[in-house]
Amino acid sequence: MTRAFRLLPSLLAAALLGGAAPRTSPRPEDGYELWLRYRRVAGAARLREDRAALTGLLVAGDSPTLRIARDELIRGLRGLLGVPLPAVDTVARDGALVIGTPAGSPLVAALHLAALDSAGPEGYVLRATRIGGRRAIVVAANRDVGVLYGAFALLRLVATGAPLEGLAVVSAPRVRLRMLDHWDNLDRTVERGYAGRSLWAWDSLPDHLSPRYVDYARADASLGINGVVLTNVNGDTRVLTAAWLAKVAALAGVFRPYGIRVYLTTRFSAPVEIGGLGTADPLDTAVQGWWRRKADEIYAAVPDFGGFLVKANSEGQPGPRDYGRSHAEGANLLADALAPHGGVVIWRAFVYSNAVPTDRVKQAYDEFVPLDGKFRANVLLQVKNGPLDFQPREPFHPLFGAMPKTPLMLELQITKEYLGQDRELAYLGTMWQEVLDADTYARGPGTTAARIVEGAVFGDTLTGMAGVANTGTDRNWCGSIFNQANWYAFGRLAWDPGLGAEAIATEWARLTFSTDPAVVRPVVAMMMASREAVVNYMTPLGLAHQMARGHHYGPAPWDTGIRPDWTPVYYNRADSLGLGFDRTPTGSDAVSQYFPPLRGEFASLDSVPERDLLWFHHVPWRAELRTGRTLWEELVRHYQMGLDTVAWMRRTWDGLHDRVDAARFDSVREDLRIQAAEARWWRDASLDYWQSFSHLPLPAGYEPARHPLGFYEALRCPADPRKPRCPQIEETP
Ligand code: BDP
Repeated sequence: MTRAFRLLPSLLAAALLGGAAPRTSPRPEDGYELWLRYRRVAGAARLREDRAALTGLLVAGDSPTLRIARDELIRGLRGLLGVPLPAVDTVARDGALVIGTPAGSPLVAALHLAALDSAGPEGYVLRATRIGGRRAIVVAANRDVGVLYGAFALLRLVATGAPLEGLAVVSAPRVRLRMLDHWDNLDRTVERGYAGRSLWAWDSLPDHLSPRYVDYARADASLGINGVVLTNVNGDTRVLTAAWLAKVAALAGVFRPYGIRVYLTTRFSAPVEIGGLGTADPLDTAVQGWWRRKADEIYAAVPDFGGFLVKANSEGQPGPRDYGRSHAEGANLLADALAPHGGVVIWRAFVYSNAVPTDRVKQAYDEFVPLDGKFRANVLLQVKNGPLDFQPREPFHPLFGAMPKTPLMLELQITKEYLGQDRELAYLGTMWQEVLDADTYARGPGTTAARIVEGAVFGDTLTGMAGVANTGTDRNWCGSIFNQANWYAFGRLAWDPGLGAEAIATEWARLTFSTDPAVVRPVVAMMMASREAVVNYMTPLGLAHQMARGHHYGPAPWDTGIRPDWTPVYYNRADSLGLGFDRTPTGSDAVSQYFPPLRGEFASLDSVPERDLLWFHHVPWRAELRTGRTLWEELVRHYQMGLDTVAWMRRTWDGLHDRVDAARFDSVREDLRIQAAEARWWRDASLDYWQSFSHLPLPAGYEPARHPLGFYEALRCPADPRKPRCPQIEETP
């Protein structure tokens, strides 16, 4: 063994940890490479001089997945360290990087890695060890896909500057289905998509396979995402016809070696729409037969098809209730058709009535809790993080903990429909950590939503987390560089819900910009403050759904709209007395859906968390809060804090001028400029409107609104509902 290889781990560690980043402005980047940029790490030159340091890559076994892992390591280490990594057959004198599974390779089997027992089917082991007395770094797993995940993990360690000395990692996903839900339509528009068109070029499928499919799959696999719903929850049954299934099969073929299964959405009425039947009643035998045959047809085209995601009897979608059947009967119909093939049904709990019979946030609980225990074993119920609809802040959904016999899958929204979409910077890791850490008290203290989702509380073996994707054909995939962080954070949290928002932000910043602490620290600080800033300038103190109708961009707290529970006034309940929705027992009593002691805590003004105050209470304008300030003063203060944080984010970003490449620097800078103008818009429009009820002056020291209420009410933004912009606001200095 050469001295060089012996020194590899410490050299790597020293090189990666030490050394200041260059101060010259880096070369321009367009964001296409996401967090897989593989730019040279600081100090890599020293390693490069010593070719013996990494002499070869030994791939033990062969499969499409292992070849992808091999290519990724070659590409990644060449970029990060500047060394070629030739294929070798044996661990040479200088050592080697060895990847494989015990089943595929006697070499890996002979290592008897006990840690593999806890790696499970998708986990991996990374180990600095010796093979025949020679140094080796091993990436081992029980299955090839684990090797691929391990290869990405190793690259992440090198790229973020983690020491490899004494490397001993074992990691397994804590959630089984880690999925992206694409709300993509067959005409390539994307519902709530703000990053261009759908990535799936249906017109040219199945004959032409865009190279972008591979880059998409790489990005997903680098995070451990193992399922992709290709189509919008507001479904289109054409996708279940033969011509479209051929296209789906082509995409599935690209994704398969990356460990990704495809799933589809369907309308419950498919047997009528494309099957020529007169009914879609789940108890009708002809309907049952149709679904069984459809499942057989799908599996003939896509043998590892994941299953169906279904939105039924919600927002105009058809469903079992149209036939007087329950959601369980509906879900079980599809579950029975998929079960022989190993498929699952993901049934959405985002269900509320068109008739507005009761507080909208109560309806899913009322609908589904009585059905606990009535679903087949291959059904998961997919529940949004909060009971309303992906707001900047909501309390956690009361279904978590309330259905012990049904696996609940957590649904998050990565595309920031209600949080500034492609334009405004809001890192969602903090929001998701908030819901994962929320204590439901379902089985006493410590019954967090994360433990329920992981299956640890009720012993579910089928578990899942889904994120509504923010990807599209924009060159940077997500509409902005910082929006990439939300895709990243979702994937990392789905692998391990306990990772922590700050750790993930730090990792992402290092991979995306630089390992230089002078970059990482301010970027992470901006990210960690960003979501609370949005909450503060849009919907502080527990307000929700104050966005303009339809496109949900910009403030419209005055909006009355077409149906009450789609409008801001329904949620804010502003009147001459005060503000907020009474969900205590004197109001809608939504608090009763939470376990004690939470229901009491939320119901009392003495104990409700300030952040959820107006979610649960109608509070008089002049009421003194626990902070000693009145509601009015506290409101003004929070809107202003939101604004001030955005101003601080702009200054912080400006300070990175010389440390981030010009292209990415300028695009973020421009977005922050608009965000600052829009934060002011939110503050002024909202305060004008509240003031028309409270008739109170702004407390001393606060700037008055720039315009009277009428100005904001008259604004018609945006012209293009898919990319909202509001020139009148943006141009305000
Ligand atoms: C809402 C969106 C709507 C979706 C719906 C859903 O505004 O476009 O169809 O959620 O999740 O947030 O089904």
